[in-house]
Amino acid sequence: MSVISADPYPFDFAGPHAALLIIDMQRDFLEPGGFGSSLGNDVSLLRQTIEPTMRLLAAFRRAGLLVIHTREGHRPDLSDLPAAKKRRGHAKLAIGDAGPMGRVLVRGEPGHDIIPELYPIAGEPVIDKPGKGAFHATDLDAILKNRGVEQLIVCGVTTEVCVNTSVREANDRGYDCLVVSDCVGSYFPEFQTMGLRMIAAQGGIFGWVAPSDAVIAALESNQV
Ligand code: C5J
Repeated sequence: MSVISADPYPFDFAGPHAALLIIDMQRDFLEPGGFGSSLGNDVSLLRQTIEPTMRLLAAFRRAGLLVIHTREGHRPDLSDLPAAKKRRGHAKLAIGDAGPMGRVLVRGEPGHDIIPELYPIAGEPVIDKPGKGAFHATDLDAILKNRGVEQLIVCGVTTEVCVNTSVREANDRGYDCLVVSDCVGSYFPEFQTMGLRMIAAQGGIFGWVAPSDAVIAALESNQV
């Protein structure tokens, strides 16, 4: 057991019972010319997370701990896309439409894939999720329970949407979540700040927040 200095209080890191959960680091959200940037978002705010997440991912792989990736997206026939989600926002470019990197948020399209810098390797489960939360309509909970995972170290985008939703779902299922502050990103600086504060508020109502250096130091302490 190793202790990570975290907000709102130290996190007891139970190495073999912890997994790294990387949420939706997909080309359409992070790459210039993708769906996110076509909506007018500044992807550089999200891209700041890539380098620290690469270092954290490498540390998890070196420690031999479970790494799980998620991707938000839908079946090509859109049969799993609720009409409300399709309609929402009245955007010029909607889910399933032809976008700059193929059909927007459709499985198998180039923009739906994970960015090359963080590409999964053999043995790392990839969860295809149709919603914002990583547990909704997926087998993530079964995979975690079968592997004896009790703690999730959470990275990814966006802080206030898929990261927060997934952490709240995980919290209700009994997992302890630590959100890595420099490995989660938002297109909106104020949502980044509040998205992190909401996790750790009220004595850690949804979990803990700590920077990647603190998590990596714990992984490399030989006490996990
Ligand atoms: C969004 C996500 N923002 N991965 N998806 O639509 O946060």
